[in-house]
Amino acid sequence: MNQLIKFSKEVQEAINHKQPIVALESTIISHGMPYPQNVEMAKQTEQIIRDGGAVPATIALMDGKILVGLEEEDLELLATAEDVVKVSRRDFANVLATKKIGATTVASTMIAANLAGIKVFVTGGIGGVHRHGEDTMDISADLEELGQTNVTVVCAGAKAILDLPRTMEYLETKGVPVVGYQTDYLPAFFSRTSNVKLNLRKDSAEDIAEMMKFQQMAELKSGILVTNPIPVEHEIPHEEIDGIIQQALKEEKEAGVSGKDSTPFLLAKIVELTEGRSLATNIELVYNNARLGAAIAVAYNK
Ligand code: PSU
Ligand code: MN
Repeated sequence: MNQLIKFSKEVQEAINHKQPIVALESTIISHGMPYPQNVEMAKQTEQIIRDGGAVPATIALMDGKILVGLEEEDLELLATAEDVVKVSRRDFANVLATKKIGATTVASTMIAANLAGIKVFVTGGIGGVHRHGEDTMDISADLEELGQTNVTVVCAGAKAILDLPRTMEYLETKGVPVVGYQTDYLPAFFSRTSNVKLNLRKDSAEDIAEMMKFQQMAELKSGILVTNPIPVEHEIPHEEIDGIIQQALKEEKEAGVSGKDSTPFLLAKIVELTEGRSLATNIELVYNNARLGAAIAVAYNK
């Protein structure tokens, strides 16, 4: 196994016993949610994966190593430390070399999961083509990674802070299958649906696992994106959230925020503008994705 990787005891046991494993990212903990809700969310997500018959492997960079599976104190540090670096592909080697604490995005969690041999990864939402991306060229490295790393990523679609049609075009160009789980339309994170029609729908975890096997056998290299709508009782309808997103985008522009700070700024602003309601929704959709991710990992392992 790669000498850069440090497995937690639980994950090492799972590898030894050939149990299904589900990777989890850590930017959502360090830069996506406030403390202490971030720690609670991370712990509860791990527990949901265990209850679903798989083993959770939250990923982060520390002391020049890729941690695959976090001990309690690692998690607390990631959730509270001021100097945690948001690590995408670009930042990966430098954060290891300088032994900084790094929280992994979708892109870098995919890189780590792939190195560790983990096939399924659960997150909240992916990065994408930002609105006005045709001018700013702000396109998340998550999309490139999906195009070149064969890990199945379970998410609730993408936030409407992004340009969803352009995000889908980009994924199509990169050859990434986007699966609607029990839906024909791309979920829009807080809302169950957008008006973007998908061309691929799967209604069971087994059917997704079956497709993963062929993605592997055909050596397609690219990932699979599974999009899972938030349960109806937790959704914020888009009529309600759209105005708030507009406001957040306006404030971002006024504050002159760009680059890697853009997504965390917008997430925090939306939490503020919804007085915490978006945070509760965000947490629920991660739990929902954890349930599906565990089921896919169990089915794939059979
Ligand atoms: N979208 C969310 N919540 C998040 C993120 C995106 O709704 O926490 C995080 C993920 O870690 C994702 C990253 O990989 O932001 C994308 O950042 P960027 O757009 O800078 O690539
Ligand atoms: Mn960006």
